[in-house]
Amino acid sequence: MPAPTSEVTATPEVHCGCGVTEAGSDGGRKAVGVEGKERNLKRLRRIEGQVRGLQKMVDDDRYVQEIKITVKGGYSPDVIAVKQGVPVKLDFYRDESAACTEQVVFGDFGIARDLPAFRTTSIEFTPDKAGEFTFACGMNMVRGKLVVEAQTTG
Ligand SMILES: [Cu+2]
Repeated sequence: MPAPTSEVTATPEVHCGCGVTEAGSDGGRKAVGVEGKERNLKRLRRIEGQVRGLQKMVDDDRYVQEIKITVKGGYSPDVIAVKQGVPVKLDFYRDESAACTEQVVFGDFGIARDLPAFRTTSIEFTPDKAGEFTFACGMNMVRGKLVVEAQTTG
């Protein structure tokens, strides 16, 4: 009885350590699997590129202006400069529980928002008009100023 030929006992041959195996009887299916994986990897790269692009847009203050404000007996900073027509995200961190500052009001923009103590509350809006506007606590005692710079077209 002859010894089994190498053809029968052959294990898939590995090329140059790249992980691609020699096509055997089921090689066709394997090859499709590898192609599918590469297609998916390409898609993944493309999606990753899109995510990076979006992240850049979010980071770029032409697309959103994010400002952190600490609330503690007043607003810090108490003068906020933003651009007209560009979405604004104001992150108010209220570092106290004194009742005075439990609400913040942007009267010119129709915004009144409760600020829970020791938490960040984000207020988002798009300043549609230029000028200087006062924002204040609900009692209009503690105040800050929102400066909206007119947007130059171009
Ligand atoms: Cu107050």
